[in-house]
Amino acid sequence: MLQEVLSEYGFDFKHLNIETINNGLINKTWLVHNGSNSYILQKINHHIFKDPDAIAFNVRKIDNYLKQHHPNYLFVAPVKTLVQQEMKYIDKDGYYRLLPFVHNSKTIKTVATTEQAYEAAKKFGEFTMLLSGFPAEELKITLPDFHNLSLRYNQFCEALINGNTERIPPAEDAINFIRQNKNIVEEYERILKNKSFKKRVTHHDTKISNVLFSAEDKGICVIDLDTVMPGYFISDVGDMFRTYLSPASEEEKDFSKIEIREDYFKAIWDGYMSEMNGVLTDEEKAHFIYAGKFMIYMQAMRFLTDHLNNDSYYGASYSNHNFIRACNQITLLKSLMEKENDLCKIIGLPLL
Ligand code: GN1
Ligand code: MG
Repeated sequence: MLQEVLSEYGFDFKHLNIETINNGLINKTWLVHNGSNSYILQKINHHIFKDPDAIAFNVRKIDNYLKQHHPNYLFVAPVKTLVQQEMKYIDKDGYYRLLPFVHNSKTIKTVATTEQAYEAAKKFGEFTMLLSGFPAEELKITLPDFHNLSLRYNQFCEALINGNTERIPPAEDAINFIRQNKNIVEEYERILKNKSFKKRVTHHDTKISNVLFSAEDKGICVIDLDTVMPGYFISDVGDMFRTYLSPASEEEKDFSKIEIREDYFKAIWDGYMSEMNGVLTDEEKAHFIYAGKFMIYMQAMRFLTDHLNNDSYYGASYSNHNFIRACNQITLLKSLMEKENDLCKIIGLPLL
């Protein structure tokens, strides 16, 4: 299959060196070396991204805008096929796209220093800031209701009724925790009605491996633009909290390793605000810490829902995998809530 795809770009398969990269739960990725040039090949999971053309449309629009308004910004647009297509569709298989590999760049799997957290937050902030003059509503919705917390809550309630009922009793504590913290959904519903919250060009997947770094750990640019859509800043800041604050990832089974590192929190604030301070409204800024609660709660709920639905979305590589992931995220959320007061003081915000 890869041979068929890569021939569309005029590559001679015999001369290619292909490595598989595993960096996400949804799409498949390869690193392709063709002599001195390297590329990233991605297969879009079209069961989830049902309209891959919407992704290509958004990337093209943003690319054009940035070329015109911020020509020095490094934006990684896809390489076109020999017949000038941005993606290659292989019948009964799916959509592939090829991106140039940015020279002298590296990706990081887990945040190891506060500088890395600062740089990543700055890069995601810069992306939204540079596009603050771009009409976000012109972008297509590549994943409908992706961060719609009310809908995620309803899906959770539905899984309790129509899911695997045998999985409910052992998950009772987690289920109760989600129910007891429904105020996080209610706050989200207030945000929807709040005119001070702006729909901005939002990345929606701000994990550290979506930033390219230089050898000196300076942020170069953001990548993986499938979920770039109009959204609220809490999605981007919240997912940084979720994935940078704890030294242990969502896959960690030993929950004693989960903690909220205050210096990393400060680094996210400093990095993001170095770009977004003049863009965000006061009301948005006041929700900075809420962003973390919003995203961690949503992810805990999505993993738990998937567990109740027999792992149909995320899959599972061991028994109870999504249940463990959900409990991991609940532990993280509890630690964040315990520290909320201290975190407010660090950035000089009143408790919401
Ligand atoms: C999925 O595939 P990946 O890892 O980039 C998911 C995110 C979750 C993440 C949790 C389209 O992202 O929302 O936060 O897993 N993306 C989609 O690891 O569902
Ligand atoms: Mg992604």
